[in-house]
Amino acid sequence: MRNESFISLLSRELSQLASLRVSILTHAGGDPDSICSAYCLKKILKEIFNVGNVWISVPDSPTAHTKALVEYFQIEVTRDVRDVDAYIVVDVGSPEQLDGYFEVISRGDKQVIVIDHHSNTVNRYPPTIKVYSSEYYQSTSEIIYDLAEYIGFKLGLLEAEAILIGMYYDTARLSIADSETSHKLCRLIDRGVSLGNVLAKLEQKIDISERIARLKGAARMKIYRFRDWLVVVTIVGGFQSSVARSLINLGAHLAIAIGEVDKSRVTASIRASQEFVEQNKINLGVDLAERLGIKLGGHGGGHASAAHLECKTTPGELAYHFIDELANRLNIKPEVLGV
Ligand SMILES: [Mn+2]
Repeated sequence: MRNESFISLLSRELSQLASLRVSILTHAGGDPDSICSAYCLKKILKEIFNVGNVWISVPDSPTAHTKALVEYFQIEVTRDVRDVDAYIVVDVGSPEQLDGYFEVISRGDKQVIVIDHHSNTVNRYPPTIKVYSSEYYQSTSEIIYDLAEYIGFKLGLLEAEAILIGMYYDTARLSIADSETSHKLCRLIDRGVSLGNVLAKLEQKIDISERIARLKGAARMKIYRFRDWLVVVTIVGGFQSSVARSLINLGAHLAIAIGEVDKSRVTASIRASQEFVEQNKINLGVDLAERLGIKLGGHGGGHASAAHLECKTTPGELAYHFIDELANRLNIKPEVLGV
């Protein structure tokens, strides 16, 4: 178990929900870790903590990946559950990611519990909300795994699959899985889960528009050289996270893909290689996304090597501030590479 005292506090908190009506919220659109955590948590709440009724809601519309998981696990997703006693928010690093539910949970008239593993989560929620977040966990699914073990809940095959999927995607397909996560994965596989089979059923064919976004992102990118670090900036209409990730695969150490929401608002995804994060001791969520978000009238956050932000500015301005922030942080004046 990664952090037994943390799990024990969480378990004590959940034990007070007996016979209440609870709605589990994922972040806007959902992602594998949040959906899979919500799915297992619902079972645990009903079977172990005797919660009266549990719903799962995905703020905003579910992404393609989320839809595939919802179908595979036959999760009943309810829209707009308002008549509840408590909300449990899973895998949501900052409340802005809850879309319309941000206002609902901020009113202070309902009990709200957050279960998360992003950096600095506790400082982002109003003080009335109980935040159980530990950034030592590599996924929220792993927190649920430890919770299940702590309370003696035996994961069935489907729950084991869900936890495995959550862990798999939140460790960038195991590329950053540490030994604790790896041990847990082995134990899940020992129970009969086949990662290959699950993925074969889930992996979506990449949509043509996503492929176009990736290719345009690469064609339009500007390359900055900070000594031996290559940083790329690009502007694309959609699929920013997929574009940023693909630019890392192409060879960049750090990539930002910026998209215009409207004339005065932008959204952006930032990704980095492990090497860049470790050697520069930088946390993209805290040091770049959050700082830039606040500076430019918006918000941002995420993990050490993957982050997201939204702010009130133009793509060009954000690109300028991003490079400027980085130059200060690394204390290197970048050279622009001609293409
Ligand atoms: Mn997560």
